[in-house]
Amino acid sequence: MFTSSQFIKKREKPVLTKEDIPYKAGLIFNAGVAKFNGKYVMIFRNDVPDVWGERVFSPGSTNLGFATSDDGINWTSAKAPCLTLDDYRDKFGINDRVTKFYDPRLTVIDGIVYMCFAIDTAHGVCGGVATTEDFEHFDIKYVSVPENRNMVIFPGKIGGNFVRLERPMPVYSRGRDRFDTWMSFSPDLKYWGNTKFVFGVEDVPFANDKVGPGAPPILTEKGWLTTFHAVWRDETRGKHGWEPKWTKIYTAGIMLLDKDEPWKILGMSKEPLIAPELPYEKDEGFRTDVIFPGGMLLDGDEVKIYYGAADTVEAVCTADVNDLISLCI
Ligand code: BMA
Repeated sequence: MFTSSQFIKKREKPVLTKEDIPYKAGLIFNAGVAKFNGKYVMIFRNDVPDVWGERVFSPGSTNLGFATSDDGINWTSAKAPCLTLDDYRDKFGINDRVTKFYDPRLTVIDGIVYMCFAIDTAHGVCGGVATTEDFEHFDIKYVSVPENRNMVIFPGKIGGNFVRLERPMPVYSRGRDRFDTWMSFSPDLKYWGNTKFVFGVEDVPFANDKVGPGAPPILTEKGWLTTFHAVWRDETRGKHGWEPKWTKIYTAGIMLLDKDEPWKILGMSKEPLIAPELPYEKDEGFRTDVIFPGGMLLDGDEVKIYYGAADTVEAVCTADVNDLISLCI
């Protein structure tokens, strides 16, 4: 139904799967990626199965794993998860009522790694920010009110403030899933405000359900270049993947934001940048037809975009930065 931009080069295989993980692992996906101290670093989501069966998967618990790479393609996993819920449950500031944490996104500013994450709690879904300098100790700085998630922090402050894109989930006032992308600012990661609307589902021709931030942006000569996820819901879709019913198609879009006033969109491609096409994106896995970008790095003119595929494996594709800008303006 959707196809990727001609400028996107995909790889035959994902870059990280459960086979690469030396501990109990299930679905390896939705990773945050950054460059840190001369290496590529990744924190990935690991949904550990509590029931394995013939194409049946019931995600039991989730932990976050750490991997490193010299080239951004060949990754080595650490020997144990870097963050488990049991170690951090009481650190989120809402007693112990966190049931899951997931979908990390990494941003490095001045030698500190900022990790946005989502938590499911007995009181709703929240977004949060933690910092780390060694990928072993994480300091939880902030947890939002529900319902909000998919936060990403820009890799540079603007006017002395941290900047984040986010996707609140306003069901009550809108009556159904129809989630848009917003932006907030903070002097200290704790107090977020000056919130601005950035774009809505109706602004994206290939979305009819929700649009949210993808990977943290990269700064180019023309402005902040950034991915977003776009969801197309098709109720006529039946069983897809191992889930009994999965009606959504996730693609990645691309847009360019103003360097100084990043809530202003300078341009956005009207077609998907990355769409599910390969077997590991379309046919194989827990869910199918899911592209969920969480990492974007610039190496010279080459952009690497990391994305969870089918909620099952982590993949990467590449493109020339100038081609991506040309898609937006
Ligand atoms: C979103 C999140 C992601 C997931 C995606 C597709 O709502 O839960 O973690 O990758 O759905 O299933």
